[in-house]
Amino acid sequence: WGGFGHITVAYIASNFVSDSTTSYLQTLLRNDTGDYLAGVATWADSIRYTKWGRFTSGFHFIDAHDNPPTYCGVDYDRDCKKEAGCVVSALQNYTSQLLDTELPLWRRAQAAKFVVHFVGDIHQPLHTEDVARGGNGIHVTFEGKELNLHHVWDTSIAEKLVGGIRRKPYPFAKKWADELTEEIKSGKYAAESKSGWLRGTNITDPIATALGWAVEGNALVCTTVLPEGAEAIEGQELGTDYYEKAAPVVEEQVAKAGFRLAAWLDLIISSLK
Ligand code: DCM
Ligand code: DCM
Ligand code: DCM
Ligand code: ZN
Ligand code: ZN
Repeated sequence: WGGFGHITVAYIASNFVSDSTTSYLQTLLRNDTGDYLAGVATWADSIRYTKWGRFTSGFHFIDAHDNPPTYCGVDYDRDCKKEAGCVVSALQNYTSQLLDTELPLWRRAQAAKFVVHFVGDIHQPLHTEDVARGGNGIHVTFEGKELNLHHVWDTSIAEKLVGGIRRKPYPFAKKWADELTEEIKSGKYAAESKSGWLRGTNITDPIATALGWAVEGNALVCTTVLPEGAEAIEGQELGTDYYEKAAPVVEEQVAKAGFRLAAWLDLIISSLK
């Protein structure tokens, strides 16, 4: 996701974490405001092109070598690069660093920031797809602007949905997060979030947990991102029909990511003592 998506995911998570998780992470991140997660949500993107942060640039996605829209699927052994890693292995690694109380606090703070970011990214469908480098090589127009499909899913759809996010990302993200929090608690996501969103979440198996999230997002590449394949949209305007199917998917993936991030952080922090 772009910054706005990540900040929204973080605000949703802060609405669901337990009080003890909140105070633990506020101390670790040295921020005792309500923005303690939102304020670190985009940090991983800010370091990925720096010299020291280069090794993390492959941690934001997993390039599933499937064949949308004919078949979708993520296979950890096939798709997670052995040297560079992927978002699934990164989530396992930084989860275990956050759990490791022998590590210096600055390392664990850094690990927390990576976890907050990567639980967001793994829910962006094109972050679990190899085709054209996650859609970066698919050229489209959206509201007349020349963009690549990855950017449309990272940023443009949410921006159209919410509006105004460029000027004031934090307050707009907070407002969207609070709306999605209500939908999760008692609105359109109430039933499914309670029955299904945390199925398969297992702190003793971060790879399986993250892979489950990846498989679910990747399936949306076949149904919603590339329902007729890449050739059908290359060079084309993504019109109203496309947007009206995509926007609810973006919204639900952001909501799920925030809800699952809260559960994941609770599992980590509650197992420390
Ligand atoms: N931090 C970090 N790397 C940076 C900047 C900050 O690991 N380049 C950590 C240090 C703190 C937390 O992030 O644990 C917040 O730092 P600050 O408020 O100093 O930015
Ligand atoms: N990306 C991806 N899959 C890839 C390559 C990149 O999901 N195989 C993502 C990472 C960024 C965006 O696409 O969100 C742009 O990446 P870059 O700046 O590395 O081209
Ligand atoms: N590749 C990709 N996206 C990346 C990096 C590489 O699609 N971000 C492609 C280039 C290779 C293939 O994946 O054709 C295998 O890459 P690797 O050798 O890194 O596993
Ligand atoms: Zn992206
Ligand atoms: Zn990212």
